[in-house]
Amino acid sequence: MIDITFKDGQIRSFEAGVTPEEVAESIAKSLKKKTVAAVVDGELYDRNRPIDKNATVALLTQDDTEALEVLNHSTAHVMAHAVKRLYPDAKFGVGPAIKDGFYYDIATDHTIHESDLPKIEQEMRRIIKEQTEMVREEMTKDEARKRFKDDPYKRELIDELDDGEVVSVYTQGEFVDLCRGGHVGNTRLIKHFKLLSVAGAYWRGDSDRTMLQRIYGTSWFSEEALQNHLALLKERKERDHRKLGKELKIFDIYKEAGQGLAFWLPNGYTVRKVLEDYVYKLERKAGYQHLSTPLLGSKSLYQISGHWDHYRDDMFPTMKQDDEEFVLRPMSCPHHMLVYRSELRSYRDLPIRYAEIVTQHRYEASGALTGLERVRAMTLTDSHIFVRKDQIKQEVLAAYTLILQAIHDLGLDIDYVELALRDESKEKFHPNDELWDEAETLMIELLEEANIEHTVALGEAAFYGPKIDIQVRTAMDRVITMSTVQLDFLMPERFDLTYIGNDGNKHRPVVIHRGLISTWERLMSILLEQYKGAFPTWLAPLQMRVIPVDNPSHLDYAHALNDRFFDEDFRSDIDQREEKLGYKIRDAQTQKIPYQLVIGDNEVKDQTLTYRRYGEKAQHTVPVDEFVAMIHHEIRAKRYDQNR
Ligand code: TSB
Ligand code: ZN
Repeated sequence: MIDITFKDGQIRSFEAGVTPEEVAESIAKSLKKKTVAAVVDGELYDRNRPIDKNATVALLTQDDTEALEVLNHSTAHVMAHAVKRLYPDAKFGVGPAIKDGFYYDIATDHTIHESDLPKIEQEMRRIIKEQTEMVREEMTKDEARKRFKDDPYKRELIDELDDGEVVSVYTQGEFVDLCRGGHVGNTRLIKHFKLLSVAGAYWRGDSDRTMLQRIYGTSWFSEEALQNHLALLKERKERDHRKLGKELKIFDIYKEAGQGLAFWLPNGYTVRKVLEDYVYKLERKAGYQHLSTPLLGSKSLYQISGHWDHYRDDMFPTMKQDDEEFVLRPMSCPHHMLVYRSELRSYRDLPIRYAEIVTQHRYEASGALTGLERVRAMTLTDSHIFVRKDQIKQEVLAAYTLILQAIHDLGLDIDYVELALRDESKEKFHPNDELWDEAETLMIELLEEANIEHTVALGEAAFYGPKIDIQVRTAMDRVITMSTVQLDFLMPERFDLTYIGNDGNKHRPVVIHRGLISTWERLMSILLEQYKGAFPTWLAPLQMRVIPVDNPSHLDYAHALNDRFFDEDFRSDIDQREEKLGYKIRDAQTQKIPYQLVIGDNEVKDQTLTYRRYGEKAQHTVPVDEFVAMIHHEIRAKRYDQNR
């Protein structure tokens, strides 16, 4: 007999070898049904794995988040089993549970298409019907090597285990898998699942190694939960900026031009131009001066700044010409340091806030490139603020406040604020401990003093100093950095920057690096997803479209309106195609134009217009001046309607 201690401290005796399933049944039949696995002395146990010693046991039921992982992991095994039956040459890489789902990496000569997924699902259903036990076995590394002699990927994983380690192997019917475990015990417990997509994935994420085929799927405890999740995925797909960006002619990426290099199409360029004007005005008002500096920098400039030592992996290789070597700049800080240094500065001149809309290039890994969200050529709303030490806190906070305002104006929400500090990895960060301590202490203090709630991320600092990163969550449920304020004691040192203090002596300024609303690329990806492509009027590429009911008789008036809008600085056009009215209205809606203006006899006679807002059914007929005033007001207020 063994003693089992429960979460509430109760102890009960069982036969040695009792399983979590049996423990649950001894408490209540209903609990047996709901039990998925158990945590036994801190270790995840399958539903049917015997417990043979005294232990503390917490049953995992369908309500626990860990249970969903177990279910998805087990579903991954069943999928691999089905794939093996359909494509007997298949070899397997890894197949873990992920958030709300699972995947398995597969090597087979058969190219798996999405159209194969129903067939694989069908085979999975067959395996589930067979009610196969998923049985755990433990063995030595040597035994495992033998068992997986024909599976090169599994063998590689086995080879990497510590020598003394016990290897666990799971068998269900004729299918065997190397696996740490945590399973539902029998295939019949898998009921509500769907295979979602196929993608390529390098073995071990290494682009020098074989490309495997990855099938993604999702598995749930009820049909309702599955359907809800599928609806969410559908909604996300519709919001995906890559899809919207193409449909709405915002941007495109062409393989022929190179990976991670985005082209801004006419509509995207217009939005970008509006944003640029907005940032320019916002920054001017906040005391920034604007610069424009070159795309290239000499290698030696980046040696001075420290980028060459600490940031080279993220840079494109150097270009040699005559006696000079250049790099495509990954950042503009060194350029701004030179501008600062070009004049004698006094303590009264500070702070000096240089802002630039900076185009820069970074060598991002090809696997990390995601539409506009992570690119290789990008244009950042950048600034470098030169301050005295006594001005650091107030200027960091002022930069932070300006960021909050911009994020608010754009109708976006912050997910959280993260303070990024350095860690022990030596080559990533400049080595001067004293400067690090001073900068990090200041950042921690000022966040506390200003009561800014934040998380801390060790090892995520810039090479030159700590950062405050402002994180947003995308519609695809990824958290990315939108804005950033960074404290840098290093570059002023390396560029020997000075100012004359009121004591008449030379002093060292400090630099604050600030990214206002990220790069145009990343910002556009976020805006597209946030608004589902239906931009608020102040940002919309086209704000209104004039649609004459009948071409010859209403066209003059349509043109007069369009000209008026042009003079008002609105972005407007006329749809004068020989198409049905209904078709033209639908087309304007597909393009998500905020206002559709229909012009017929009455409007011409009364000198009015009839408008309909995107996403609304109601039509309103108003005098032209009233409409113009309304649009001006809406643009000035940067009004947006989240429900659109
Ligand atoms: C703020 N030198 C500082 C600058 O002065 C700097 O470059 N900081 S950064 O490295 O953190 O980048 C600034 C911002 O650019 C990030 O916060 C992020 O929003 C955006 N960004 C970074 N890499 C990419 C990329 N590959 N694609 C799109 N945007 C990016
Ligand atoms: Zn910088």
